[in-house]
Amino acid sequence: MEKLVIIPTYNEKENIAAIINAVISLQQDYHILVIDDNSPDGTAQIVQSLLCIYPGQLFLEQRQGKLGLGTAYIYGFKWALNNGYSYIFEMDADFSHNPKDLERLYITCKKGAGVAIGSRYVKGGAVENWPTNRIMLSKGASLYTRMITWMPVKDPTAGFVCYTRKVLETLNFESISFVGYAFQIEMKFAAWKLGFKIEEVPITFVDRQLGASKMSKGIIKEGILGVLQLRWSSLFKNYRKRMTNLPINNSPVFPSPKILLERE
Ligand SMILES: Nc1nc2c(ncn2[C@@H]2O[C@H](COP(=O)(O)OP(=O)(O)OP(=O)(O)O)[C@@H](O)[C@H]2O)c(=O)[nH]1
Ligand SMILES: [Mg+2]
Repeated sequence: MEKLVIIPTYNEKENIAAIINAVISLQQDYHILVIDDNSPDGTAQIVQSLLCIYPGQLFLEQRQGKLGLGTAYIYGFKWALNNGYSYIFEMDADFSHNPKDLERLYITCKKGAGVAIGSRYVKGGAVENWPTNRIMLSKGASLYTRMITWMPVKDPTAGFVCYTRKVLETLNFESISFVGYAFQIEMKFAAWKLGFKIEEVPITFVDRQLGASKMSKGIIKEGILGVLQLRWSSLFKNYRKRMTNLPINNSPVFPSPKILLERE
């Protein structure tokens, strides 16, 4: 139980079988969990038909309706922890993320990163076939996030990520509040604030060829306001405590005389 790729889906009938086959044909022992939100196009039925071809390697969880990307991943993270996986990946179904890049994310975490991000905006990274307005929106969002949060991540909205088990065990999922791009930012921000090492691996992101985007104005709005909210809540002392399941000792190991005085 080493590596699990979580693929959330909503109306991905054109992509889902191909992406599953692409991951499995890597022959690098990746398990796959598809989380489908009752896609009206029958995505789940396609996955169901593949379950008996890849027993013990492909899994499907179905939810009642479109509950959002963020909650799908949280559901998947809990599933991954319960089933004993050590490296847990986020990947889109639409081939924007190349399954061949999974291994570089894995190796980066193996070498000590808590979080490895498939990044478009580090040296060597690229975006292919995106219209200028999408590139501007994505780059603008990254710049905006970095200016407000000071988080040293060049591609904070990236959705191609490997998390180590330790990071997911430490994070308190109940405190993760966002659903769209803001969810991706919030996860990285919380991991960074909790002191985990985050590394970016250059990838080429390719716009989807098949199926429709689920991007919406609401998701953009959540991103803009969400980043401000993240920064604001992190100013308070209890932020780290809220974001973790583990006890956090905020005081230094040897309290300074000033702190001792304040405690008296
Ligand atoms: N389970 C679930 N999956 C979702 C939901 N919204 C999006 N997805 C999936 O999340 C992944 C990313 O969604 P996309 O529509 O590709 O969003 P995007 O990559 O930001 O937008 P594009 O670049 O336009 O493709 C895809 O695999 C979607 O099918 C949702 O509400 N629930
Ligand atoms: Mg996409």
